[in-house]
Amino acid sequence: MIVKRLTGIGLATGLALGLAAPAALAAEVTLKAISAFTEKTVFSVPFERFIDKINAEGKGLVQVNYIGGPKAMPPFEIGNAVRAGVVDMANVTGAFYTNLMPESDALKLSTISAQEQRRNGAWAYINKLWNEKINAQYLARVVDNMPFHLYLTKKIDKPDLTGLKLRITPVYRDFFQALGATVVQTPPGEVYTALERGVVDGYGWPILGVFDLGWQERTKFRVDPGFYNVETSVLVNLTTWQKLDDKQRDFLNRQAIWLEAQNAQWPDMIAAEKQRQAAAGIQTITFDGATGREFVAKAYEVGWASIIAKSPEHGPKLKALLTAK
Ligand code: 173
Repeated sequence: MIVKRLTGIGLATGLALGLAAPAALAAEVTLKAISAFTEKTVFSVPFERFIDKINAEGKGLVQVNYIGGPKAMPPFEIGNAVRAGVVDMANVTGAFYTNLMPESDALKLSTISAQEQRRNGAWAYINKLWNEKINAQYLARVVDNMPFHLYLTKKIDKPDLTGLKLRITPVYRDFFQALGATVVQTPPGEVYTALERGVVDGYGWPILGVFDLGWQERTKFRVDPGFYNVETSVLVNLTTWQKLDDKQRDFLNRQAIWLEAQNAQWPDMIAAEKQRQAAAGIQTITFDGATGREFVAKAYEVGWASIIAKSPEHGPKLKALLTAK
């Protein structure tokens, strides 16, 4: 729901001048926002900074009312909420709304930066698709330059996951299954309990964030190399977006470019996180050389095959636009 109100100054000036037409007055818009990740954890923090910046710089123009993370709304329901306009803005990953558009899971397969996606037409293609399929403006890519990994409670010595039961989201499903695993889907908030109860022998997750919900206590191994490119993005309900005026849209687009520039921070954070995991006793299982290269190649092969099978029209185009030449 979009909340418009006349700004104090606009209203006072209007009354002082005796103007009869409120439409001529500046209207501040307040957007209702949600994150798919727990508040103040690694995949919400950049979005929360973005909101703080909008609220500091957008007075009289655009403000954001942040209602929080998964306590406010289950992560897998956010796509629907954006589409329907129940929220105006969301920080969410494509894997959480594949039920609405299978193409959303292709963003993890990008091998070019958000900046390059704006230059080569990928952003425009994605935005049009997101407009049509989930009634959303694709505002910004929040996470980039970061791999996913497989984390385990049991040791393996080759890329064969037969006999393992792994927690997944759509990000990892086809890849882990192709390597022989049995899979069970859960939102992030259920990973700890699944590990604690021994319901799963491991899980897929980005290189960052293991400590946020205490999983290091239940994690023995990280498998290297990582694979894919972690994605969360800011989506805006399209109806809300279209109701904004040019100045408001320009303002939000400038904030989006700023947010995407913050993606340069991830590589340093990743290096620090690997040390922190090692210090917490998480051992690495490394597939070297050709075995490692084949592991990653398999991830992409299975990933794109799955997207293209579900979306023969857009899958190949997304592959061409999102893959480095
Ligand atoms: O593992 C997950 O829950 C997942 O798919 C994801 C995607 C992006 C960032 C963090 C987690």
